[in-house]
Amino acid sequence: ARTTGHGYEKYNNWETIAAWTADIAAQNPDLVSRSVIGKTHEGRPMYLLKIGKSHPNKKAIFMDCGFHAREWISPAFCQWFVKEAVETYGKDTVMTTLLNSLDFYVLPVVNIDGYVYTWTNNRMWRKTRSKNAGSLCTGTDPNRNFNAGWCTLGASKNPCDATYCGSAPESEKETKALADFIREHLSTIKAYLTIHSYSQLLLFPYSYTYKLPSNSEELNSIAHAASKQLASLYNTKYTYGPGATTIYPAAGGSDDWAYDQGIKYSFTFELRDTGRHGFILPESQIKPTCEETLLAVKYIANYVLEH
Ligand code: ING
Ligand code: ZN
Repeated sequence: ARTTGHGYEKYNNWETIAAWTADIAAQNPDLVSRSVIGKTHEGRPMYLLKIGKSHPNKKAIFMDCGFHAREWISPAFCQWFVKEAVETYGKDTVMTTLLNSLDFYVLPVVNIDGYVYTWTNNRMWRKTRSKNAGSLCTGTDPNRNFNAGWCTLGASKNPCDATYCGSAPESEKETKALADFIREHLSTIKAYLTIHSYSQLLLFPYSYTYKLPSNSEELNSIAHAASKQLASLYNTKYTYGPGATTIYPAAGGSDDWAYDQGIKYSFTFELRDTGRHGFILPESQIKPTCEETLLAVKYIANYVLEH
């Protein structure tokens, strides 16, 4: 049973987030619907929220949170985004236009088993919670598990490492479910956004190679403008650029995979902070972090809508 209620300015446990997905959909039936895209290794349903006014032939934006278990600000942002969407539709002109013309698919927690583990056993856990054959170590890094230069660079073949790439691309039930959903909706999904923490970065492909994507100049100008929007609220400084040179080379990431599937607007956010609190970002920073990030996400969504 839930012992504490849901809140947007606190970190919610999985049970509370799961109940919230049902509530927000039930309370906003004309704007929000919930589906299940798969089950995690430990059997938890992966809830996906679709937000938007129903119209035929809409473009869509896919956004996920909670790839890495310990990055708690990330699921908090997905929840905040959905709240803002339902609360400001019909009031904020930009949000109204976005939801009339686009659908947002929001996956509030990708790595649910890992997230639960950070609440119950180890706050600094990163990976999934799947078993590795022939090893006593648990879990795969979901952001090294996609079929984009898989396990060639910045990833480990050792199941005991934090960046273990898994036994094969999409070996994890969670990454397979996400990839299957995107493949099934490729004709509508025009942008892919994945929310991590921390470092205050806005990254675009590639991370698995030093090559630049064909539209890298466009991605760079979008990232520049989105970072400027983000900074306009609290002066939070973001660095932006291709993953390989801006953070580190790393193969198997979801943004590179989505890009190579043909989703030409693909970004990884690394939210606050730059290391003072790191993954343990205080709850007092949830609201400002989410407010500023929302400005960047709205900028990107509006750009995608107009292009
Ligand atoms: N950072 C990302 C990671 O998975 C990243 C950086 C982005 C790598 C895109 C590959 C592709 O390591 C965090 N904080 O998880
Ligand atoms: Zn991460």
